[in-house]
Amino acid sequence: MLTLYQFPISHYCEKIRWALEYKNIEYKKVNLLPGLHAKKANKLTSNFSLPILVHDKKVINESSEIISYLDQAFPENSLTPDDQNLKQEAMQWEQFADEELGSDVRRVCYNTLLNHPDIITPYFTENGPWYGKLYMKVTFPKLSHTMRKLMKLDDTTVIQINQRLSQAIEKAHTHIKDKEFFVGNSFTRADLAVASLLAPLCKVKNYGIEWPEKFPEPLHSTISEYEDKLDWVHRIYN
Ligand SMILES: N[C@@H](CCC(=O)N[C@@H](CS)C(=O)NCC(=O)O)C(=O)O
Repeated sequence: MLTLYQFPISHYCEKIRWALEYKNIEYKKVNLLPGLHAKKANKLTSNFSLPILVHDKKVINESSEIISYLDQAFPENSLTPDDQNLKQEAMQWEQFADEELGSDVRRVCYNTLLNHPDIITPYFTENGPWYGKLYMKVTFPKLSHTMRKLMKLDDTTVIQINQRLSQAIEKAHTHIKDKEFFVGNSFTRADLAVASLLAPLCKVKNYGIEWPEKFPEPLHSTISEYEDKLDWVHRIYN
């Protein structure tokens, strides 16, 4: 049996949920609470971040490592092309998604959402430990302060983050706008990585959480600015 340790709202965890579903692999989800997750994560690996996948006695973290592991252990519906050139291209797009899209999408979202504990708490506690809501009520101010600090979120960095993200989205959009797939003629880990790491900006269905009808400002306006450049994310998801 496979177990995915995750946060329901995390787009890096979504990348792995989607990979597991695409490959028709049965698995169990264990939702951890932000903050408290570190203890469990560090017990399983030398790292703190989620997703973490446990299969039999093997523990894998880092979403790209997990996808490589899944393709090796469960070769059906492979997400990694056999052709070496296409494989390299797919891995490069995945790396771009992990490093240049994922972390800035998260920063842009949390910069708004951490000001709205009423919106974010249900996502943080969904199907988690029974004491989640109480824990969040007590620790939210400290957690939110720590998260801002770790993500280096302040009025100055937010401007730089938006500029960087806008350029990265332009790069992806320019590449995919007239194509069906990022690499070659079939769906690969490149499509999966880019689309899942942009998914929160597109409020895609099938993500596993119910998005709010409208995000609060400034996130709503930021997302509206990107809308025209991200319609292909919905296409890849469907
Ligand atoms: N490079 C990692 C990034 C994962 C990541 O940033 N996970 C976030 C959730 S979106 C996390 O666990 N943050 C809490 C922490 O690092 O303590 C991957 O691809 O798996």
